[in-house]
Amino acid sequence: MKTALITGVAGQDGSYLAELLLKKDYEVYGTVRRSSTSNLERIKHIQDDIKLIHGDLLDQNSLIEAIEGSRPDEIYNLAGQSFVPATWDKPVLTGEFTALGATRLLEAIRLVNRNIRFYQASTSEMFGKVAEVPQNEQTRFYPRSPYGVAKLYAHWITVNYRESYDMYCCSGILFNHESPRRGLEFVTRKVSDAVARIKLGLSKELKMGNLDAKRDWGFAGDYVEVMWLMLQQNEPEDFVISTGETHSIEELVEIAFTHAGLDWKDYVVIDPKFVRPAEVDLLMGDSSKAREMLKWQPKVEFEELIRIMVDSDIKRYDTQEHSS
Ligand code: NAP
Ligand code: G4F
Repeated sequence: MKTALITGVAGQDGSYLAELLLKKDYEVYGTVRRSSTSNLERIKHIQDDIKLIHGDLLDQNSLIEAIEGSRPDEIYNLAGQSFVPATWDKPVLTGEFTALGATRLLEAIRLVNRNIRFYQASTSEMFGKVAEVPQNEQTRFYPRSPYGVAKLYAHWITVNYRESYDMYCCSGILFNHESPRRGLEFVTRKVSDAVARIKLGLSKELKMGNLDAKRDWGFAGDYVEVMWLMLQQNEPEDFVISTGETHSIEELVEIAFTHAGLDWKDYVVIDPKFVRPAEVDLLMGDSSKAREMLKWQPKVEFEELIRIMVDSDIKRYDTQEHSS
């Protein structure tokens, strides 16, 4: 039986990855930060099957202790502040937990057991102002937010530990991936939640930012599979993970409202508050390397994903209404 340690296990990806590893008979440990209130909603259905331990990317000792306590074969570093706009408000803190947090974890591995395999949650945000379309593993990076800049540090320190210490370290450059478990502030979930509220008469409008930006959106459940695959190879390598399709925020909005029988133009208003200081205009990934070497491909396509998210939010509000 293999053992895995997932940082950020209570996040969207952490919850899907923990489910996947349990199905593969792993012993699963997950780190959570200390908090006076519980934030375990996404993993409550598997909470008895995984072992939660304290671990904060800001605290070196907690990471060493988490590794010593769990003795993992694999570590998946998913923890961090993942909402891009918030990182302009806290650029220094972003560097602390995203850039230095990954470094602290790599140092902890180097000190405790260099044979542990390591996955770093890198991001298409590192491509930022894109040098080419589509983006692949060779595309030049040009991050456009403190989030992207900090993730780029974490990406290169992962490469550096692989090359300096011969450690099995991989960086997955994942494009946007969504699900009904996505945080409410991210655009897909913000839209699916608003559509549900409007449909059920709980809200009358949806305030949005830049509708022209384009993203390559996949399903989170498909993307955690590839994290695992990356750690099962003979040699550690970095991979771009994407669907290869790009869609605008306007298309997303239109699909979501239409699915609920609504016309988005009757409800969506632009609020400059949601426009970013520097935008990533277009993301579209080329994941040929992963498709060839890892035999991976996404299963859920974009329109289906949005419909699943809208249906899930409508069901959630319906259930709440009937239980109150
Ligand atoms: P998420 O839902 O925001 O989950 C992040 C988790 O990290 C949360 O459980 C959070 O816990 C935890 N965390 C935050 N700061 C921490 C700290 N200092 N120490 C320990 N834990 C901390 O994000 P996600 O969508 O699952 O994404 C997982 C990772 O992949 C993130 O690093 C993200 O940046 C990266 N990524 C995501 C995407 C995507 O499209 N989803 C694409 C590329 C890369 P709290 O509840 O305590 O805040
Ligand atoms: O859903 P978003 O907030 O995701 P973003 O910024 O692309 O970042 C996500 O994907 C990255 C991978 O590429 C991850 F690394 C990161 O952790 C995160 O998961 O915004 C998507 C787009 C942006 O262009 C934004 O300007 O939607 C546009 N948008 C327009 N109106 C909006 C809104 N985004 C949000 N969150 N809210 C709006 O009202």
